Amino acid sequence: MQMKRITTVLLSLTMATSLAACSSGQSTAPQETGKAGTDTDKKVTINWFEGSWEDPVPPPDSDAVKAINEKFKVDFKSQYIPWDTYDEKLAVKMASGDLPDVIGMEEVDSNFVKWAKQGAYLPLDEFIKQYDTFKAVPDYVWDPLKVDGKIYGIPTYFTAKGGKKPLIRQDWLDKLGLKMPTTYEELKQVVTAFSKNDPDGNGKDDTVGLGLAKGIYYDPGFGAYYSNTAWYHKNPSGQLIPGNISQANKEKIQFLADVYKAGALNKDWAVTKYNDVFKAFNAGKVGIWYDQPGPGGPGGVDFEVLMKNDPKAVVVPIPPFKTADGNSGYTLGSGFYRMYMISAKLKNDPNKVKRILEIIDYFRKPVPFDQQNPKNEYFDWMNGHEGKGYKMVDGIAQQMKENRSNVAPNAYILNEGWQTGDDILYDYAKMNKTADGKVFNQKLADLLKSSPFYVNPISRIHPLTFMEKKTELNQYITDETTKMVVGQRPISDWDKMVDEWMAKGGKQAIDEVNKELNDMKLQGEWKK
Ligand SMILES: [Ca+2]
Repeated sequence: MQMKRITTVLLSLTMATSLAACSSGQSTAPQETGKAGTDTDKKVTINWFEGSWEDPVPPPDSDAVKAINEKFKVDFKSQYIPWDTYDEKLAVKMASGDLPDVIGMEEVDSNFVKWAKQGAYLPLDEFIKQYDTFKAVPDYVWDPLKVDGKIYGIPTYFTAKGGKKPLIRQDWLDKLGLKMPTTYEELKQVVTAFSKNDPDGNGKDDTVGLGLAKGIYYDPGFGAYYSNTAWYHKNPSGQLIPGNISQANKEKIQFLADVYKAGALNKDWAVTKYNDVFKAFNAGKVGIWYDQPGPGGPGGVDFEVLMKNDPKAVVVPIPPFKTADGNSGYTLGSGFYRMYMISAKLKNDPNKVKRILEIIDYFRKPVPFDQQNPKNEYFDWMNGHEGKGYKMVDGIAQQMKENRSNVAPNAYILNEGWQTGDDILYDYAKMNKTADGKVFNQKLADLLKSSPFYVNPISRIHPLTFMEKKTELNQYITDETTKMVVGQRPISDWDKMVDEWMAKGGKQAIDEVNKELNDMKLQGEWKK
């Protein structure tokens, strides 16, 4: 739950800054909706229930609602609730039996599966093929939205190659005559030198080689092979296991214990918040840290601040490490954030279902970065018109946060982040406010575009027992491996720790996950 919130907040910050996602695939404005054979003259009422990160949350009555009503000939009756209190409110709503037509959720959880099994949602398989922006969603993104073989949600898809990736101070490598690390052994040398050999050249012992925060955050697993969350390795019985109990994680923890002992980590890392590591990185005092592809700015690696603190700084991404099995590449993310379900009560009202899906489809049309301006009517309408919902600053559209909830239709129905391919990665480079941020994002986009990616099989299924116990099970490994890094528990205890985890429900989780994967004929796979 903790992780969900952290991920969510980071994601929404980035997306809020980035405005709509965009691609260079389409250059014309999308067609008006309502021409796909539905009865468009009849006004329909749509009850819409969803969470929001907009502040204030979009009110039920506003200029934006009027614009939606006019464009789609609907009576859009919405109820938006801040996401951080949404789960409870949704549970009450679902229990009441008074289901809205459209139900939003942040992610697939055990409630989603339960409600789908109880028949609360309408299966959407037959409708999906009719919409371009749904057809573009890859199979591994649809999988988690399936229950008993049927699709129950429309995901807000974005490139699954995003998310935090490791980065390094290339200027520090150059100054100390070091090469880009490709293994933990090489990383150990780099991290130690970054801490001990004055890479910033100020004559003071004031740098940290590798950024690390409370909870072993971010996981310094440079590729799927070393990822804590990827189900990549197999046990002797041939079952897939989670990365955090694998021998690969043991190798990583040994590395962390070694560099901690050598004084190359912040000695207080186990109680340090990750936001403080961002500050230290931006202050030019950390050699290796993480950021996601994005437009940059406060809340992550901030090139404006970093370059002020150290004008010589050069930041580059770290390619995935070499591995014993020869498969090096990062793990794909889930590929979506938020989804829409439709009430099963609409099963005899296909016209209304189509109207709803047309609206969702309409909101997902990509606008290339160079067309995100008032000249593009679609973009201008979505964002509540220039000077009201957004303003142009140095050629980049900036949301006017205080107004959006009242004037911007896309403050109501999410289109942010949707993307058919990897082009968004290159648009981030164009969107960056600093030259150095542009160069970094360009390099990161090149790396991610050319790299193979591992599709994590755990993200395609719903192992209910594991979903309920996951937080507790992960926390146990985090706590014990934290002790190992700081020398409070010997690493020779590794197998014992894994046995303890198995006894706490880990074994049951492995059995459940593998059974479900076998039933669905899924396994881990690499995608180019
Ligand atoms: Ca120094």
